[in-house]
Amino acid sequence: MSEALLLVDIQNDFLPGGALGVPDGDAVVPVANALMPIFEHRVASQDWHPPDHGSFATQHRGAEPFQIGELDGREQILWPEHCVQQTPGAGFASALEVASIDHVVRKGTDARIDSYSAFYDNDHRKATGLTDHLRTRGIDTLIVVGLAADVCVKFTVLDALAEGFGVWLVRDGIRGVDMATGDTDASIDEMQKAGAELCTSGVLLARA
Ligand code: VGL
Ligand code: ZN
Repeated sequence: MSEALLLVDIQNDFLPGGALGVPDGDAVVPVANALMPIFEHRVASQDWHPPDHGSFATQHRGAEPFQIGELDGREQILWPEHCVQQTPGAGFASALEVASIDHVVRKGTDARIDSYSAFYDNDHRKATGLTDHLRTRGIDTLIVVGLAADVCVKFTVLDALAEGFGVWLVRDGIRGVDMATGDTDASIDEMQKAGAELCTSGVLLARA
């Protein structure tokens, strides 16, 4: 059995200055780049929305970004338009060594449902195929970096654990939106309680 590095949503729109910029989000890029050479498998997820995606506040009359709204009968945080398919904002961070990525999972492609996790949509109705991709290759452990720690990283890690993967969360390789102060720390706690182990890129590099 083996390990894979999982890069969650390291995309331009999630970097400072992007449509849904994560504070200090660009700091995860050098960490991801440093870790890629020490893993045999390097998988990336990409938030990949159609222009009329229902998570966008612009699709809801009178709504402002970051309000709670509704999408297909379930509660939904309404986001600024971000990661629209084929736009520069949806592209991987330009400083990311994309040539080293061997598999990309796109999510959030259905306008009627959001998909924070790289494994399933938010209703757990449709799988992205990531589990199959990993199991086929004998991967049982994921090393996770990316954005945002308190949104897509959190839901990806919780699903990974529920699917039976071991998870190492790289503390210096994640950053959160922190819509409310403390969201990121609370998310890390939640992931650890669910079974994720916390580590640093330094420890992983020293071990390699
Ligand atoms: C994300 C909000 C909306 C993320 C994606 O990648 O964390 N956050 N869509
Ligand atoms: Zn999104």
